[in-house]
Amino acid sequence: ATTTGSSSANSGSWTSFLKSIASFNGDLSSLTAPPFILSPTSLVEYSQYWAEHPDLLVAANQLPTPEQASSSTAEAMALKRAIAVTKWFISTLKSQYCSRNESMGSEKKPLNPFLGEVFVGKWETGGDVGETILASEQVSHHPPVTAYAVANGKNNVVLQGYNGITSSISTTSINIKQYGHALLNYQDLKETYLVTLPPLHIEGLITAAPFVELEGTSYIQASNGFYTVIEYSGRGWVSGKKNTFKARIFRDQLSSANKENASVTISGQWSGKSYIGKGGSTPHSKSSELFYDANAQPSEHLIVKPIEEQEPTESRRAWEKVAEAIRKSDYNLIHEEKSKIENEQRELRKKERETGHQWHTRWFDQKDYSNPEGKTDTNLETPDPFTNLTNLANLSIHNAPSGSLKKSKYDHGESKHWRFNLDKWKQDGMKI
Ligand code: CLR
Repeated sequence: ATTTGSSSANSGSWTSFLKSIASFNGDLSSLTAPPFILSPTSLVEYSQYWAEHPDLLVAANQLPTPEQASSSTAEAMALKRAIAVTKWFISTLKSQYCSRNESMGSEKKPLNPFLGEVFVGKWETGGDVGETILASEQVSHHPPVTAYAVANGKNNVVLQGYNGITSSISTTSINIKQYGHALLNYQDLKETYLVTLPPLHIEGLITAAPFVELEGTSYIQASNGFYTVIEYSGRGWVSGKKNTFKARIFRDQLSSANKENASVTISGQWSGKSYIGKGGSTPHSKSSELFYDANAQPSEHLIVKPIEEQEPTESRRAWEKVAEAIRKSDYNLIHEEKSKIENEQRELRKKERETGHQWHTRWFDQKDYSNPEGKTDTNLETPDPFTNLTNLANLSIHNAPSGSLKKSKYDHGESKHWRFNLDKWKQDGMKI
């Protein structure tokens, strides 16, 4: 049932939940939430939101290439691809941040994935798009980190990335910083895009109807130089609509110093309509070209094997009983079934400690960019795409909040990032 806490039966438990939030230590997964706010879905599934519009994901590949375009239009074509990638990114936001509200009536607390939990599926889109696959894996439990790859074989497009969060509490909201990034590679175009993840906060806590609002800035840096800056805002005290953004695409990061330098500006709601216009000034709905209408493009849900055919570590199979208990709002059963999984995991970790065989991630490897694979100077002619793109965008290479700039207060510490290992995926008998 799509209950929110406004009913009197729930208000008591919601009040005690709010109290527990007020004194919480930063680890959201440790919060004991009332059953009506629990989602039967594990966070490892959230990777699917990156590709609920497979046509937009591959769109840049279907525009003319620089070779096909005459030299005078190569730059115009590169801008068109940067616009196409920006449109795809904007199209992911409604799925990422509104889908629980749509399917369950409010934002919910997802199941906290166990180490090695996986989620796989595919989208079977017709025409020039073809099949797109998803590989999602929980690569860390403390702190929770999910890594994923989305690949389209027909268009030779691979999106890969990972994400984790930190959270803090303020008087009316939970504030979330995302860690990680995504890399979108178009093999035929020999072009890669680095995508950073925006900060967000959870509102609606007082009324027991939580929802996500995005804030701050995120970036898309193209290897062809084009640089998209996306600024987010929500409904303010006085004015403003919810889920608002403004995206400016610049020839390069340097020219972004002056907003007037923008090649195009896109403005509107990422959960609704947005408009595009040339240059740096804000386009308006009446006079400008429609850029994207999130409600006119139904999301394409991925296809997942029936539970009976899934492996024991596949998310929906592993959590089946917990999910059932959540759907029944049976608090004791939820606790009982969750404890089984947690105890099993504790046993596994204990055995690993005893035998000295540590856990190996399945499809992803962690790369250390402070010394990438012990690379020597001779490799500098072919810099790693991530190093290259962070340099172009002036972004930190460290494990800083996503979108942190070089020389910012967060620009220090380790530089370890999760990368998809296609060979491991294929060795597992999987295809693209
Ligand atoms: C996970 C990565 C996805 C984008 C995304 C969307 C919603 C976020 C989620 C991430 C992380 C977990 C999250 C969730 C919204 C609410 C939930 C922050 C970043 C927290 C843990 C729930 C707290 C409980 C409330 C409902 C009170 O690509």
